[in-house]
Amino acid sequence: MRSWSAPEIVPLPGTGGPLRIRDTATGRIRTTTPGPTAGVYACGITPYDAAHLGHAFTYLTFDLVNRVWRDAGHDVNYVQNTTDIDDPLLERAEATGVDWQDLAHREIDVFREDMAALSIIPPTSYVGVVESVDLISELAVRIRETGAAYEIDGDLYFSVAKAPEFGEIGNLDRAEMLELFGQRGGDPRRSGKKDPLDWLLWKAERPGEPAWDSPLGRGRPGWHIECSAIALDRLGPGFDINGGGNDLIFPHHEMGAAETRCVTGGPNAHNHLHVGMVGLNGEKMSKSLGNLVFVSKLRRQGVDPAVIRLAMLGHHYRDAWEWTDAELPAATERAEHWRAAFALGAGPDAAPVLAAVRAALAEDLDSPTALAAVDTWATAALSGAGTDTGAPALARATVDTLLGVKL
Ligand code: 5CA
Ligand code: ZN
Repeated sequence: MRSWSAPEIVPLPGTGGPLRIRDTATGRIRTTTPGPTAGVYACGITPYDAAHLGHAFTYLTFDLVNRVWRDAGHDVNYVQNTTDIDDPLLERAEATGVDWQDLAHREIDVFREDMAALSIIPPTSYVGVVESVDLISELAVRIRETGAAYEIDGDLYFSVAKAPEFGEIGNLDRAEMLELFGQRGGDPRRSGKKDPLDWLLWKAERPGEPAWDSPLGRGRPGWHIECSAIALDRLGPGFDINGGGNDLIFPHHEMGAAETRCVTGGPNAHNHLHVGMVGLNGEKMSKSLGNLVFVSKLRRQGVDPAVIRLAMLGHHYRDAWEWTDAELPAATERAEHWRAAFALGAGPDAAPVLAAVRAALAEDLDSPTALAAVDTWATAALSGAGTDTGAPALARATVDTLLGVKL
């Protein structure tokens, strides 16, 4: 489906170093080793409600990945899905008396506007599940052909017993897996399953629910296989980074990886990146809890999207953090400080700032350290230090291109 408009990227002198990120599976910070084109998949929204700051924080993180790789000279094949058919979407449509497709289209449109306003580089492929039903059912068929799947009343399940590497990403024990599976869309108690952890690949048509024809009969895809099928189709096996928020480590990414391994014999991705949860009032910001700060609402209130972005960049992507009323005033102050420094006729040499921002982002996307480097330069510039007339423009370009903050 249509992506969104791309921010202008200002060229910078030189090139950045290789991106290192913490890989969830190994727990280690590892150097990514993409070829000329780096491949990355980020799990997209389920469009039954507007995007909140937690979603935005996750896509900001993947945007930094994209920018660091580009700065290091790679092209980036960035794939993101949107879960435009799933139980929560159908439930919200039913509860509010709207057509599920209208609801999805409306919220995806708002999401696109939010992402463009936040200067998030659009995915190379932005892919809906509805448009991908054939390729998803094809993957389910391939899994069934390996003998790793079985049927219960027309529903197709993946048999966890056929996945010897299961657990490789989340490294959880069985009790933890069972609990999270039950909490996050799984059906551990469904009778007839060989193992409570077996998961749905294809759901046979239910009365009153949308369904598509497939070699597995009429029905619709399970959740995890939508992402493994779309990623395998657009990125192939063994791409560079797979990820999303850390609420997806288990079961979503564990089960998706098992599906890919079942048909390819190898890992779906070399690295697994997971973003900390943004909270509000002591709880994870979540659509089901309703404790949300919407990006679109802040925009309607006239908040500069560059300030929203700057507020989020003040937090390391792996940390859990709380959105509070102090965030926007602090980010506004920082934006004004930087703007004033960029408007000067001269300042201290900005090449060290470019180097510091590059180094901080390349080392596990350390945006707080990157911001501190710009702060230090701006304070010195505003105190009258430095006579380099090219420095303000270079500092502004650094902030624009690497941090995506347009001031
Ligand atoms: N459609 C699925 C993924 S295939 C889904 O999880 N959709 S979502 O709308 O619930 O979330 C979209 C993305 O935002 C996911 O990567 C999710 O992990 C992330 N996310 C959700 N809530 C938060 C939060 N509070 N903080 C940070 N990231 C979040
Ligand atoms: Zn996903």
